[in-house]
Order: sequence, then structure tokens, then C-alpha cells
Amino acid sequence: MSAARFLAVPFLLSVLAGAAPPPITLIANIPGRSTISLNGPWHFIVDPYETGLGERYYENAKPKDKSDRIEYDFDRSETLNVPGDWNTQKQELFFYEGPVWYQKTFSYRPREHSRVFLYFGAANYFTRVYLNGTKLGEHEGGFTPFNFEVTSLLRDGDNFAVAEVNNARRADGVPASRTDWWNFGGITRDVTLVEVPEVFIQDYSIQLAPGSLSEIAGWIQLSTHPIIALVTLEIPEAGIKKTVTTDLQGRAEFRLPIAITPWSPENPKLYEVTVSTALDTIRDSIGFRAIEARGQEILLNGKPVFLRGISLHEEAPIRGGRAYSPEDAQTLFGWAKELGCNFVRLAHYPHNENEIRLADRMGLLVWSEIPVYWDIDWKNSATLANAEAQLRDMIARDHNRASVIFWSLSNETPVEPARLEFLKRLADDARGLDSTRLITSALNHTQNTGTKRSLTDPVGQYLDVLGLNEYVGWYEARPEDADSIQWSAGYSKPLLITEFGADARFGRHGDAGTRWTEEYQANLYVHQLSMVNRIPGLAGLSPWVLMDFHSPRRPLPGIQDYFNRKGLISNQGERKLAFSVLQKFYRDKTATAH
Ligand code: GCB
Repeated sequence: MSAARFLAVPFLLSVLAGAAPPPITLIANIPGRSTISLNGPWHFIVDPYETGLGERYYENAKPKDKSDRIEYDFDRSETLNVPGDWNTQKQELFFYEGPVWYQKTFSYRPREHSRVFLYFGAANYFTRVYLNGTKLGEHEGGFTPFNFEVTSLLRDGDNFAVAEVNNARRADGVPASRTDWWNFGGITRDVTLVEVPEVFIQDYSIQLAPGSLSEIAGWIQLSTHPIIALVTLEIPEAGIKKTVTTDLQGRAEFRLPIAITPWSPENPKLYEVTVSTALDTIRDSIGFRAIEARGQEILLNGKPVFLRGISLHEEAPIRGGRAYSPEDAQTLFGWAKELGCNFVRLAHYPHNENEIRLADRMGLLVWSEIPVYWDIDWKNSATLANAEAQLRDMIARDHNRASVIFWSLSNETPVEPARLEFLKRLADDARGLDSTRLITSALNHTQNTGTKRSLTDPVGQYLDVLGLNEYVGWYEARPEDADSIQWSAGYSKPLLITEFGADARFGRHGDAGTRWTEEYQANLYVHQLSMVNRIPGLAGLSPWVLMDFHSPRRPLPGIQDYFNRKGLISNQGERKLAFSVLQKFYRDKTATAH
């Protein structure tokens, strides 16, 4: 400790001189910090020929004299609202895929002894960010947050941020070129300036110790190291106040006995938690619950739970486009609750933080997924690194949320050796980052012998819980054929039916044999539900899908009109007949569970 250099702060905080500070990765719990919103109108320039980089739009230049040639002008360009996709804000951008440059001027008053970060909740898909003409960095991936330090670049007074957001699909991307959802582009989530002390609490994990209902375990990570500091954890309602000392990496671990009411869908109890150092204090609301897989069962707080679920996209009811607000989340989850759900499968990418935090408060168990979807460039190491980064950032943002019980690695990926290696790596990563949750994937590789079907995907060996997507009665066979099919899981692990469904246009009626009608969809639910109910030890289901959603693969005029119509509710909020079929099934399940 002789090399220690003491900061001029009260109490203990010592920083060792020498090593350069590590770059800051994601900052956790943005809602709990001091922030300045940069939401609202941003000027934009559509750049289909990718002129902006060469012409240096990021400089936000103005002609110096009357002879100067500058062929863009943000101030005289139109605006888009942030957060929000561009497709549903401007008719002419509905099908657009390519770069769009965003610019916003804002004023800022620097504060002493603080650091500032520019934080994006998400931007789809590839983003380059600049502040006052200087490049801050790049980010790939449309659904995970990212931040850049701007402390030394901010000026007292006017500043401007520029972001080039490019939603061009890429064969080596995650997802790759083909999906069944709309490729909404733009800055789709909040943008904020985050002000933190010079040394701040960057992240923390406060959870029940695996296998225990009477101990919490976790860690607290400071932004700067080498450093030694005292960190205090308080959970007043549970009588916890404990001070621990960090190691030289600025990390403190703890394990403490605790008496809590466990979080559950029936009683989503959250505790106010405070983590503090001499310089920084951060508050959060955290629920404590245990989740385990035992044989074919999922145990919540030590007891078997049947997951009455529904899958949903992050699409806004009524308004359409990407959902982002607390109100969007309230409507979607209100419908899930009305259906009788205790579980939501958030397909096919990490949804916004408002949703996850609302799930914590409403008592909905959550499946959270990265967009490793269909055909991925499995042999490409950069693609793997990208998927790993998306997994890391999904976990970093939400690992204190009681609602999240599953990290899902992939959806319907084709069986081949390179893919197995890729997904094994992600499973190992997820376990290394978070040992308290279950690892899963939605699979569709089966072995069929007569009416017997078994989920035989070899990736099952790396998972804790198996998801099965099947479309009996829609993409294959007739709904009635479900009556004679018997499913089994190829592994002795919990099995969830993570998708089944049928397209129906709300208000379109006919007999149960007529496709696209509400009757067809309702009849399919009747047969599917009786089939899945016969699966021995089934741990739950999340049919496809809560609400109709935009998809470029669904052009059928008058019926689809570029919507996947498998919603139980239309995009205008109208309940289809199948809604009450599933609702009744869940009511009966709840009644027999007690
Ligand atoms: C699936 C996919 C989902 C699609 C759905 C469909 O298997 O996982 O993303 O939207 O089927 O409607 O075809």
C-alpha cells in the first residue's frame, strides 16, 4: 500500500497510481442516477449513398463565407423524435434500410468532480457516435445499451451530438439478413447524459445465493481501479446494513443472512436497496427469488411453477412501431395479465428496460433473448464476438431484476456443428456472467416417428431449460392432427412450448377450416392446448403471439398487409376469439394448481 495516493475525499478511498484506468463498459441502473435527457426532436439527414462519412456530417459545419461549399445543414433538416424508429415517423422511411444521421444541440453546465457519459438505450443496428465533432465510438447491435465517456469533450454552453445509425441488414450480423419482424431503424430508446462522481459504483449484483432463501450473495464493482474503498449495502426493510472493502480491482463481494418475503408473481415484493461509497450513492428496488431446474420441473422459491405465458414482440399497441415507453409496457403487460399469464417470453431480442422493470412490479416472470435467430454466420468469429457482446450487455443491464428467470441464447437455429460450438460458447458465457438464472433457447429440431415426436436438438445438452417451437396445424398438418401427436423432450430437463399459433385477421369470420379467420385460430388453440397439456411434465408455454406485429415477410393484401397476424390481439387492441380460449385454459390451470 506504500504506492497509494489518497484522493481528497472524506473517509476511505485510495487509488493506486500507475496503471491506466480501464475503459468503462456498461453503467448499470441508469434510472437510479443523475441524468439529463437528450430525448425529443433530433435533426436528421437520410444518407442512402453513405455520403455523410466522407463529407464529415459529424462536424455539423456551417459555411465560413459566401463561397464555402457545405452540402448539408442539420439546422434546416427535418426532425425525428427520439426515442422512436424512423419507419413509423416518416411515411417515406417506412421501408428504408441504410444510414440516417441524427444531430442534437443541447446546453450543458459542467460540474466539478464529476464524470459524464452519453448513454443510448438502443439504436438499430450499427451506430457511430460523435460529440462536438469528435468520434466517441461505434456500437453494433440493435437492442442493447451502450455508453461513451464525454467528460473532457463537453463544453460549458452549447454542445452537439451526432449519431449515424445504419439499419442495413448484414449476413454476418446478429440477427442476420432474414427475420420475421420489421427492421425498425433509428434511435429507438432513450438518450441520456449520465453524471457520476469521479469514482462511481458502476455495477452490482444483489441476489439470493443460489439454492438459498435465507442468504443474499453478490458483488459491487467500482468504476476505477486499482482502488480500495469501503462500500455500504443497505436494505432497511430487511434490517441489512453492511460495509465491505473492495479488493484492488475495485470489487467487493459479500454473502449475508437475510429474512425476506420472496418475490413471486402472486406477491412481487421489492425491497429498497442502497449501495454507497464516500463519493457515490445509488438506489434500486430489488426483488429476491430463487429459480432452479430440478428434473423436468422449474422451481420458483423452492416450489414447482407452471409458466402460463405468452410471447410478444417489442411493438407498440395502436401507434405501431417500436415500443419504448412505460405506457407501451403497461398496455402489453396489462393484456398478458388479463390472459392470466404469470410469464412473458420477450421475443426475439432484449426489450427495453421499462418493460423489465414493470415486469418486476407486476409480477411477470421473464424470458429474455438475444437475436441469434435463424441463419447466423456460425463460423465467423466477429459474429460470435458480437453475439457475446449482446449477451453480456443484456445481462449487465438486467441482472438485478427478479422477474428475469431465463437468458435465452437463440431461436430456431439450424442444427450443424459450427452452430453447436457457437451456442456452447454463449451458454458458457452466460453461466460465467450470471450463475443465478437458467439458460435456455427456443429450438425446433425434432425427431418424428409416426405420431411420436421428440425434441432432439443436440444443443439441449448445454441448456437448463428447453424451449420448443412447433406449428402443428399451421405450417404443417391440420389443427385436428394435434389430437394424435405425443411430444416428449429428448432430455430430462424442463420443457416449455415456446411457440405455436395461427394467423387470423381480426373481424374475419368463417368456419374453423378457413384459414386467416378467427375461427381457424381459435380451433387451432383448442387442439394445440389439448396436445400440449398431454406432454408429461410440461413446465409451461408461451404461444405465438400476444399482438399482431409488422413483418416484411407477410404481404397478403387485405389480410396480412405486412403484419404477422398470429396475435391473440390485433395491433389496434381488439381481442380475437382465440384470446378467450387461452384465457380459459390458464384459468383452469390456476384453479387446478391450488
Ligand atoms: C417462428 C419464429 C417467429 C415467427 C413465427 C411465425 O417460428 O420463431 O419469429 O414470427 O414462427 O409466425 O412464423
